[in-house]
Amino acid sequence: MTILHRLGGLFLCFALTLTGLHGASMPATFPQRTATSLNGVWHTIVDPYDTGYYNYRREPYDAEANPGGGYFLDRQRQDRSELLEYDFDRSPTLAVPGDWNSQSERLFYYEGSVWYRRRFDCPRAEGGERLFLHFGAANYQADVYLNGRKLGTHIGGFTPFVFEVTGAVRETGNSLVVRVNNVRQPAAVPTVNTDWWNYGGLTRDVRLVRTPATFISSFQLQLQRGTRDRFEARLQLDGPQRTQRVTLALAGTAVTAEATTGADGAAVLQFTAPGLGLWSPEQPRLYDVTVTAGTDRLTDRLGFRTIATLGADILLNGEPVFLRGISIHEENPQRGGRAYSEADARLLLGWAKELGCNFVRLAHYPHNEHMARVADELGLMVWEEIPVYWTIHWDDPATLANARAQLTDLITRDRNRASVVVWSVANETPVSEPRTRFLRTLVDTARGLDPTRLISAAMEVRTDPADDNHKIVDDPFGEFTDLLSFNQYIGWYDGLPDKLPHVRWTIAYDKPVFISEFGADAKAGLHGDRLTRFSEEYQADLYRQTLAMLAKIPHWRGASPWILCDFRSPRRPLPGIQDGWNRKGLIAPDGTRKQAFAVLQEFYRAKAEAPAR
Ligand code: GCB
Repeated sequence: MTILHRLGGLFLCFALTLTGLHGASMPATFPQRTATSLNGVWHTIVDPYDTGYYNYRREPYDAEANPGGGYFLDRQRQDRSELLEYDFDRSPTLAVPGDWNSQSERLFYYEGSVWYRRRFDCPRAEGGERLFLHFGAANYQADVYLNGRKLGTHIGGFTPFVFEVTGAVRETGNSLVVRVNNVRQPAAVPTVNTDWWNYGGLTRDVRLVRTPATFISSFQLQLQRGTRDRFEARLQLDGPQRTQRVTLALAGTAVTAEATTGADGAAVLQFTAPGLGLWSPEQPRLYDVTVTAGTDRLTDRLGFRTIATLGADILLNGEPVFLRGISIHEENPQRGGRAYSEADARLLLGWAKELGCNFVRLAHYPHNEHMARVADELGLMVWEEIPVYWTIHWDDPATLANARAQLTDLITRDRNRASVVVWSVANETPVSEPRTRFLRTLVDTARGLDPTRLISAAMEVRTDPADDNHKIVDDPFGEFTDLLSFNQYIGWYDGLPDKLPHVRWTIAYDKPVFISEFGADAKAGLHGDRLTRFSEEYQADLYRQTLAMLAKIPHWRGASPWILCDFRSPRRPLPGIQDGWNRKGLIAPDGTRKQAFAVLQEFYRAKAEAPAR
């Protein structure tokens, strides 16, 4: 279970708070709790040399030795002679949530530290209530300070984290300071080289969550494996009163269940509920589920379905399904910058629906949690992924621990979402023994946390050295995944589209084949013949020919072409065409649908009518 930091206790031991505790994983029930939003306008200091940190690092903090202290002290000048070289109140502001790159021209390419400061008041906690600071995500490292004292550090740019601050929050004038640093590092996850923008900042919601003294920290409800009417709920309490009666009810049905938690605060409730409508893209049935434990009461909206594979087939609720997908980056191309809101999720997933999708691949890192919730509602199956991308430090135990933590936090956050059907542990990782060992550990982690969903990773294809048209999929990691997924760019990075009709495949596994990427760049409005690179005609032709080629693979059960929208990437400098954008989108930043959009839409329309195999 999640071990939460008891800051009340920690404050008795200041030295401990200064050693740099790590942000705890978010209790899975936090998103649906009412909370005070700390979003809005934060004062910020851009600090490329980490002056606000290193100059004042001597610990424990000694005001004599460190006049003015670090920025985290958020000091105001006491008299006119005091030497103080920063002042949050007079510093520029940034909106939270939001990346800094898209909010300020001078921060567009910035990689380094930015200090954020927000003041807030907080009504007194009553009757043993507990308070937590909850961050949706901060890219990449966040050092968090409350009223001058360090709460801890969180590493990883796309997963939520919390700090318990019961007893540390004042009724008025709290100072919350966060140093966010987005410097890319070789041993990090992801590592230094990616094909996306390294947006920095407090990119998701910041909230102050209030819970009863003992609260439901995790709650999970799903169909038992292999059944369609037997359910299992797992519930965990956190707090002093671990043994409590807990109840569960599904609105609009007669279903109720109850149990008593054990001394460890855990309970498992099993019940049979025949006749509940299952969730599917065609009928995304959701139920309001309410759980109570003592004074704590939570409601969440959940759907139920099964997902499995059998030979080459993917079975949703026992029926073969073809995954009509599209890949998506977490970026709102119209506004520019990271997507973070429910409105952003509706925009992106609305486009996927218009394309005829029943599936989306959320590449290449955990997206904000609105995405899976909106997908639940719209009826889109979802592939979620962690940023184990290209070349990671496979032999570094700290890198593996980091990747496992990100995977664990993602699964813990989203395992109640019916829409999520695939956990992906990596993207395009070159084959090697240490790589396969690393990824197998991640598979074990995912299966241990959630044995009900499919596991995959976007793998690579090999070309037969004796025949350029002969493509081989025999990555040894394929043995450990449920879906055999791979990216292939024949016709873009590998020859011209004319090659596509001649391609032959050797695929080493009897598993559903999923093409996690294919595509071509096209600048919207640029026209030429079908061999003119970057023209809409080239991209549309590549889509037509690729779809025809894939149809010849007997085990083919779905695809998520690259990609829904053009997205920013510093690797794409071609003037007049790319200008810092990867142009493989089917939709341009201004919303224009390129020709290939209609090609895929037409294909998906026909697929939706046809049998899945
Ligand atoms: C890939 C990567 C993706 C890139 C894409 C491209 O294989 O997985 O992150 O953006 O190719 O456009 O080259």
